[in-house]
Amino acid sequence: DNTLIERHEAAIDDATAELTLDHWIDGAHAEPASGERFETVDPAAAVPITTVASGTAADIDDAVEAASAAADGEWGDTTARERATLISDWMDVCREHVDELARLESLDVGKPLAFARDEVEGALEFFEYYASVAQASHGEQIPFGTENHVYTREEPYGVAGQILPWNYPLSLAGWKVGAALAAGNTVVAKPSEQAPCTITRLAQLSADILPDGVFNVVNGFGEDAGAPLTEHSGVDKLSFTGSVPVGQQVMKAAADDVTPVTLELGGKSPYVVFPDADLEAAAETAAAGIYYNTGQSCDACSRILVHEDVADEFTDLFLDAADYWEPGDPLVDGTTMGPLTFADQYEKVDDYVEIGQEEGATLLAGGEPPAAEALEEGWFYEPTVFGDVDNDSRLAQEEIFGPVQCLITFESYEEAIELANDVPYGLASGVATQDASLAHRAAADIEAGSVWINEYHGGGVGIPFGGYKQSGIGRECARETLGEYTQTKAINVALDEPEL
Ligand code: TXE
Repeated sequence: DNTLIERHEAAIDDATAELTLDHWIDGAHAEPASGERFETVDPAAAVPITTVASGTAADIDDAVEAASAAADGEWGDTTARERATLISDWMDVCREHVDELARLESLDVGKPLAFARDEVEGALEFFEYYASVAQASHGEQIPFGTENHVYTREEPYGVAGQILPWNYPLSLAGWKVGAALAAGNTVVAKPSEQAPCTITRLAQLSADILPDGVFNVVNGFGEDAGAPLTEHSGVDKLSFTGSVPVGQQVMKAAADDVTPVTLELGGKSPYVVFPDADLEAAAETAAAGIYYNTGQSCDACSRILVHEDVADEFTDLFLDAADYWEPGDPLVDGTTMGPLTFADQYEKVDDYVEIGQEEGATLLAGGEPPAAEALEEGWFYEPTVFGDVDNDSRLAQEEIFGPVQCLITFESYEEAIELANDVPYGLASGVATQDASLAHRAAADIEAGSVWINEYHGGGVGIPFGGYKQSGIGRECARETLGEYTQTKAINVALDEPEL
């Protein structure tokens, strides 16, 4: 049965008929200096989509030069109002391309088309959000006696270098590029080599709207294109979302010029189910919390901590809820779970399933690719559930980034909090209870940047998002994010005695 392959090949032909994935530098297509290109692959069908410019330090130099010139030029003198008008015009154009962007995102990373569409629309909302909030963001006047006039200016850094991952490509462009531009910076973005399509298109759609050099995209691999961006002395601010080891390298490279960094580095987020919770609702919420995007979410709830009195009942309900998340063709309506985004991710997930079994956890569901013949070419994986997981095991401590849930039991409130916090990460968390007091107490005690009560994936426009501990530095998605892209200058004017 090769219907899926045929469907995807037809969709790829259609989507790539007029698609050229070069770099986008100084308001124009730019060929890679190396002349090299790489293939981006559709993970559902395991067929190439198209070739992409493979960037190196020479391309990064060109892009940073263009971005610096734009920051020093008219863009540097724009008001937040003027930038908001340009961003809004750009988003109007993008809105005419939502179908195209959603389809490209789905083909490139394997998201079910309907989810890809929601995410594309969400990304555009982030641009508009930052553009509007930036208009209400400014310095302040500080009362400092009658002899001085003291005020602050919030000034953009200049050139922001942004390295993006592949799990939410366009969404994260909304979070990062939107904030940097609205605050008055120019941007050089390096998309993931696994997800170049939509961000490059986003840049192409800015042609004739944004001044040249304001938003640049250099495609390519981490070592070849990402590292030179982090090391470039012309970059004034860095932002990265990805793995902890690469985040650490980004931070080290940034240290050379003392460049400020925003880092978002994933997690091992707990979902704490107290015995009084609405267990059915909690099971559905926790299933969506891990299986949405095939578990490839930095804030996925990948550890369920459930009170021992309700553990059996909850486990049954969770296994039922997991059934809703069924691997299928992302291009077919109603599909809830696409493939993993690339072969290494598939191998990583499959390895952890083996590790979990070796460690003595009980495999309750999944643990293998789906049987359906139509799915055999792609990197699909069944929603997987492990019971009897020890919080000290690798299964519970390490980010798997796939559709693998761990069930861990606790006996007391204190133990629940201790387990919740006993990981190196601290990005997100969930709490299921009907007891408001307990919920707020847990919200205070859990070490994580987000606590979602009786829901999961509770982020959105205006809600700060970011990590405690090794999950990162800085907050995205909110008003304060603009502060990550500006620096404060304090001005103190000595007032003369009037001579009149
Ligand atoms: O990440 P990388 P990968 C986690 C997740 C996943 C694992 C590996 O657990 O399984 O990381 O994924 C660029 N200098 N997350 O290999 O390598 C790279 O090109 C500069 C969590 O994709 O960190 C890409 O653009 N840049 C996560 C970006 O970094 C470099 C999202 C991320 O890739 C570089 C993604 C270098 N030396 C993965 N090396 C989250 N927080 O949501 C690579 N890159």
